[in-house]
Amino acid sequence: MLILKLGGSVVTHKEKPFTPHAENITRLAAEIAEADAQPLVVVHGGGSYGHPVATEYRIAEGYREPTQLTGFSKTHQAMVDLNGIIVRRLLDAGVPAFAVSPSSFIATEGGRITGIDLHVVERLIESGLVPVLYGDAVTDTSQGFAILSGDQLAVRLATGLGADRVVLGSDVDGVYTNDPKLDSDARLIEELSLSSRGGEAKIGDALNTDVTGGMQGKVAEAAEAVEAGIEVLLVNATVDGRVKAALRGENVIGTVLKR
Ligand code: IP8
Repeated sequence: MLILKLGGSVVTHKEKPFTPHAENITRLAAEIAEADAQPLVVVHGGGSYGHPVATEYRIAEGYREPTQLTGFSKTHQAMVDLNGIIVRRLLDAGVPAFAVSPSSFIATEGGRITGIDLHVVERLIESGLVPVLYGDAVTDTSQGFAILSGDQLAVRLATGLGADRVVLGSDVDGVYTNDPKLDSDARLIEELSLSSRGGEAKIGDALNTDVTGGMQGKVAEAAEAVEAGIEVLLVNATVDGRVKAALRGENVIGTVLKR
């Protein structure tokens, strides 16, 4: 079983609020169809849909005042809208995609998923469908509500469903020796041992308004899956063919995370 996370910087134009990256979404839908890797679960990030709204209403900080309630709903609704676009493109490409709303069955405690009942997701997978979930605004037992990142969700789905591999697609090739957006001499690390993290790798924060943590957060989240023996591969999903190759288990430019 494979879990594919498509970052918000891949599926949206991050600098333009509420703008899907139609070209990337269409291409990736075709790559997913051509890879024909089943069972598969797709998770996508928020990009210029979820994040600007979550930031405006300070949703990640939890409930503070009543005006945040509409913001909580608007954040979720923005993600529903983006999910609708992605699911429709997948269906157009012939992938039996099925939208699953994380906030309707997942709550967090202090921003972390505690219990999660994957029964329905498992049933969908067994039926041959490709569940498509997303980072979402969720209820939280200690702070009222929280933002659940697509990365945390993808990793939790991987451990809970017993996945073989997680492919995390972003707009960079993988983990670099320095932030490639700031340093043109930065070198890609093809294999990153999590135990030596902080040594060679200086993982830059993503240069954007994400409320959930950029590349640093991605690697930290992935550690749970790596510890569970699941292969985690970071690839650049904005480059033609990389996601398809990663889904097929072929050699591809990227970073493999190791224990
Ligand atoms: O973009 C968070 O998911 P991410 C989505 O994967 C929202 O961090 C609702 C901001």
